[in-house]
Amino acid sequence: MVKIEQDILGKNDQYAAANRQRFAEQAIFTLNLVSSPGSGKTTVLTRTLQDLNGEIPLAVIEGDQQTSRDAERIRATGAPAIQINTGKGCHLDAHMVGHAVASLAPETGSVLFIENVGNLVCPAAFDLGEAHKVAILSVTEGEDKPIKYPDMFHAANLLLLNKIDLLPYLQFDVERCIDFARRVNPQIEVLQISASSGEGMQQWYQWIRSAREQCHA
Ligand SMILES: Nc1nc2c(ncn2[C@@H]2O[C@H](COP(=O)(O)OP(=O)(O)O)[C@@H](O)[C@H]2O)c(=O)[nH]1
Ligand SMILES: [Mg+2]
Repeated sequence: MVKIEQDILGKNDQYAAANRQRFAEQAIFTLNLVSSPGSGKTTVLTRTLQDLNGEIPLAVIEGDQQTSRDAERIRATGAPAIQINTGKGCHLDAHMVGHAVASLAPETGSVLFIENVGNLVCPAAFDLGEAHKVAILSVTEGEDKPIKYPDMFHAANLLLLNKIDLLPYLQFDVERCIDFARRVNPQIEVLQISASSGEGMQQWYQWIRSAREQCHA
């Protein structure tokens, strides 16, 4: 079991390194969005694509077990998008992403968003060649998810706490959630956002701009 896991992850890391090299050569800044299903990845993305349109070239790789519904939602914003269906698979791997990048061919200097399969477990283990994993947790999921699924929050550099417009209707302790996230990852940055109302989204765009600059430097 351990041997198989080492082989699979070792192979994945080789593909991830090739993706990372391609991203560096073409100055493509790649973010891997990870979360449970329904936390708002696609909604965050569609709003981000609309708001950053014209400022930075943008492209999206969508991962789901079945259907092209999310890629269609993304394309409706005018951004190029490609859907990967993983079938029984619970995560994207670097080999799939390499193929998707080859057909999507993002413009030089793009920000490439990868929406991973909704799952708080498996995507944590797979490097896709991204600059950062961004975890999205919505306030309807409960504040204890970072300590229940520590690998995901440990692997992420940024936590977007989404759906804060719903806080008045829930018993969700924001400070406690952030404290749990920092217990598994003391360095994690946290931004509170609502993809529906737009609250906090400017800080997210600012984070993208400065992380992109740092990556290219
Ligand atoms: N109230 C509220 N609903 C949201 C927000 N972001 C997403 N949603 C809703 O959450 C549901 C799942 O969103 P979706 O973007 O498909 O999540 P994904 O599965 O992570 O891609 C949809 O009904 C969205 O309208 C938010 O900030 N506030
Ligand atoms: Mg989605």
